[in-house]
Amino acid sequence: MSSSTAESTAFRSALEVIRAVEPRVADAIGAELTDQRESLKLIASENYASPATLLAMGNWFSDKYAEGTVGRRFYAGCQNVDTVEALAAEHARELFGAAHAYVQPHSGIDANLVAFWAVLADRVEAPALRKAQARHVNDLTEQDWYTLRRELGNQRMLGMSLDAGGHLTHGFRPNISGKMFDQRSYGTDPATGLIDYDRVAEAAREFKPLILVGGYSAYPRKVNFRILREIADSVGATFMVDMAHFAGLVAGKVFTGDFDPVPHAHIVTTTTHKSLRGPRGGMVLCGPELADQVDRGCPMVLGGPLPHVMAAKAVALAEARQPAFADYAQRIVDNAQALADGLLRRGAKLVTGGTDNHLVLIDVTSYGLTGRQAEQALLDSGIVTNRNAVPQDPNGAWYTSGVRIGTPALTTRGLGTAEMDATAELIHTVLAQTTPGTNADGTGSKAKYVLDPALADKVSHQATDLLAGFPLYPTVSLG
Ligand code: DSN
Repeated sequence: MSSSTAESTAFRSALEVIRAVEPRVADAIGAELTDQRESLKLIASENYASPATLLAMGNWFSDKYAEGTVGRRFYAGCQNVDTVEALAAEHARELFGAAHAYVQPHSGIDANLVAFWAVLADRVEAPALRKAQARHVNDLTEQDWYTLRRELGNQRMLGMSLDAGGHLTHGFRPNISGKMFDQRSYGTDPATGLIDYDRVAEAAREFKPLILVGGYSAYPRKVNFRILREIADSVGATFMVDMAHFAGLVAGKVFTGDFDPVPHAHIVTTTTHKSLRGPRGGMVLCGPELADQVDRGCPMVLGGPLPHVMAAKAVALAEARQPAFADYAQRIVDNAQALADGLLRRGAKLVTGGTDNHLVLIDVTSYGLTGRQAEQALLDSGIVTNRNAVPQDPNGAWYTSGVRIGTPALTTRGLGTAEMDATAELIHTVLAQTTPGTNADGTGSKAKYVLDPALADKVSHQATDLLAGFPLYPTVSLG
């Protein structure tokens, strides 16, 4: 059976089995494929995992409890889980050149929590923390938590500010990291939008953080991790990098030397589903000195590992070790730069004036719009993006002034630089033709907008036409 026939058969059979129990779920799964096939997906943090990766998740590994680590489990019968967890960790170590890989985190937030607790346990002398590690986290009393917080001593974290492109989990209030740590941020230079390493060094000298965090979810440039490590060392901080967004560019050796975080950071976290193109999940990489603490992630902050997802991580990481992945990673960046150039040529304003990674941040105030208005107008036109704050954002984190777009997904689909220019034309057309709406009382709205539905429909069709030459999952036909 050819691979394409095998893939179609596998997904069709799976849907048939599901349909026999709950047809609405089978229908929704089929509809999701149709929707993904028809939309111009520019969400910088999304991708399309391979059929092998997707199929590795749909099986009886899902039924297994496997708390503990390879060869040292709290449940019997984990020999096959051991096989896939060890394989995923081995591929991760080889791919990224890391001494240790912990592949159990269920998400990026989980991976960061594992890393934070590992650093706290490694760096802070706290008997209550030892007690917490010896027991299940749910067994801790209020008094235990109080003692723990007091002993941990309001440890400090310095990370990139949210409006400059940092992530919620880098010490911001809506996330537990903002409650665990006394956090301060470094921003970007208001004139260039770039990280000013002298200012980061100054902030580190003043604040003396326990952890300096590098990494971002909306910064369109390379980060010099060698310099950040030097800053961390100068104040005795542990240097942690969250490479969730650009792990695929590290894996594909587009980011090397000073721009590869792995040789420079004490600990690196990532998701596996963004530019790395694996299943939804997280991962932690570190040297031997933090490995024992990292491996305590479950049960310290994680529920039991998801063996079916670890199996899929092993498959996706094996794919990322193939030479074709390096080519893919380079094309992600080529496409992002073509998209940025296309937008700039048409008069759009971009944060930092361009990109050297997988994402582009459009400052939509130059179109007279908020991020929310722009995001919705683009969605009406078949272009899926997400609104995002820009540095010193006048519209705050809800309405925002930016739209973040990224190329990992469309690059997987096979679109190239010519199609990126066509995409830039569609985005510019929609944004240039959208105007802010008004509230019922006549005041200006940050959410409402006016866009001729005929234009939205026309752009939507143009987007579908653009995608027609690049079928998504071409080996999969649901019949
Ligand atoms: N939600 C991811 C993103 O879109 O960047 C990060 O958590």
